[in-house]
Amino acid sequence: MSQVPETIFSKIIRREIPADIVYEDELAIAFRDISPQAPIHILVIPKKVIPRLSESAADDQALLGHLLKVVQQIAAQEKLDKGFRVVINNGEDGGQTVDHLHLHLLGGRSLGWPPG
Ligand code: DGP
Repeated sequence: MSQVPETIFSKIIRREIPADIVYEDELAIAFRDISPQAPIHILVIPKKVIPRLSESAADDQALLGHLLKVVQQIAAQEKLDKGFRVVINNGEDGGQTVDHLHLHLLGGRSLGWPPG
């Protein structure tokens, strides 16, 4: 099997570089985005390195569902009662800059639509 290249997010998982971690379980970890685009901007990532959603495998289905349930839990933890947005940037046109699947949880202000 070919090796999946690691990113800075693997270093965060291994605590090799600091991050403001708000949630962790055996499958996922969540931390505040270094460049927040909203008062609450948290990245939820799988510990397994999946470069992007479009490269996820059939047997990642439960893990992908788990990530959404983690978002739900953190949104409640962060008291985002008025709403929030979940974004997955995929690939170049999607604006993805880190090749480790991540869900952006954005909230704490009214968010515009459509995105840029
Ligand atoms: P995307 O453009 O969807 O690939 O988003 C990548 C996000 O990752 C971007 O919003 C900035 C964030 N980010 C990049 N490097 C770091 C880091 O070292 N620490 C933290 N906390 N966030 C990072």
